[in-house]
Amino acid sequence: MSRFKMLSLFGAMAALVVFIACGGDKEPTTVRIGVAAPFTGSAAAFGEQIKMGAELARDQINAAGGINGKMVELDFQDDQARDDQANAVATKLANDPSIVAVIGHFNSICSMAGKPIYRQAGVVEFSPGSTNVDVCRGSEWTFRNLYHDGYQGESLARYVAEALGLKKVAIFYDNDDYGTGLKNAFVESAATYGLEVVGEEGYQREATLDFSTPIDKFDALRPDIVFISGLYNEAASIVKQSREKGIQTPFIGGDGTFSPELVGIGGESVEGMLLTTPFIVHPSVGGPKAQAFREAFLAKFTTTPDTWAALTFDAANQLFAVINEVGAERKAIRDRLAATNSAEKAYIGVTGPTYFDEHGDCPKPAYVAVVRDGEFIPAEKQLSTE
Ligand code: ABU
Repeated sequence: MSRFKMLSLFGAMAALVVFIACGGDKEPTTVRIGVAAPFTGSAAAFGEQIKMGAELARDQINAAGGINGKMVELDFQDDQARDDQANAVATKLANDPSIVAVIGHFNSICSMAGKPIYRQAGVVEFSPGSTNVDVCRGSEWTFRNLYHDGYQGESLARYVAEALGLKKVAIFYDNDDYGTGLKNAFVESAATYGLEVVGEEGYQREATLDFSTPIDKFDALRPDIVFISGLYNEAASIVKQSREKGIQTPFIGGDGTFSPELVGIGGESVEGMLLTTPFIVHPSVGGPKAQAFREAFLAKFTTTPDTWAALTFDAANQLFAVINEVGAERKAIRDRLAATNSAEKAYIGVTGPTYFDEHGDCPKPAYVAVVRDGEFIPAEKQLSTE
């Protein structure tokens, strides 16, 4: 045998060994989905609920035989609620060909950091929490199953004016995309509803612990209510520090304040605080699906699910239904989600119907919750639906 023939034979054998080691052309035996959220850091309470919501969905589908006989595997990746970390996580998930879709991210800054990476790779990014207006714009691969902050900000302003009958508002806001975007939407709607914004104070998440100076400044302006456009950690500190000063002004927050940890950190001081949310997990809210979810979650984790667990559970189950129908191929999954574009075609989950407009946005309503005896319950006055 010539030297050339021997080398060719050796090369072919080596390629065969690699082919066999990689599993040949066999179909994957599992369906792998990424879950990207803040599992550590000051927003970790969101990640904890997201993880449980995803795990419950995974365990239920696997107990029922999986998707077309394939077991679902979840790859949890911690973005720490930071855009640089979200970039790294998105790169890892997008470059892993076994990942067929990603549930996440939670924070708007993270969804937006990941967006160009998922788009370039052609993998769905399905957020159960990011609400900045721009999250889905400019990428046909990004979807979410809740409202955006243009709607949430307008709803908050309308609620303060019409449901509460108040006029003067002071605003604390997180300097990130979520806090700033929601604050701006509120301020833009304020004039429409006859509200007067008497003060605005931005802060940097995790870097600001002492809010004494802006609290005193706002107190001197005598607002009727203080709006917090940020996350639960700082919101709890702001309310607690205000109450310690004897200030009794009511507080209202956006959905970023909606976490059991608002009460965990704020304790009695957050009693009576109002906030907007895409859903309220409560025995009095939702149909049989919502109640079955709440009971299954409670039985599995011995803790109550929050809104974010419910939205994650819905995102996971919507993806399972899509994969069951069109297969576990990235582009087919995207195309099927994009085709879910009307109320008639909606996926009906725990949190209501999910369908998408041309951006990948979801026209779900906002509700108002209040903290009573340490729990979130539906507020007596809800947003008008006109
Ligand atoms: N929408 C809740 C807060 C998360 C975010 O949009 O950044």
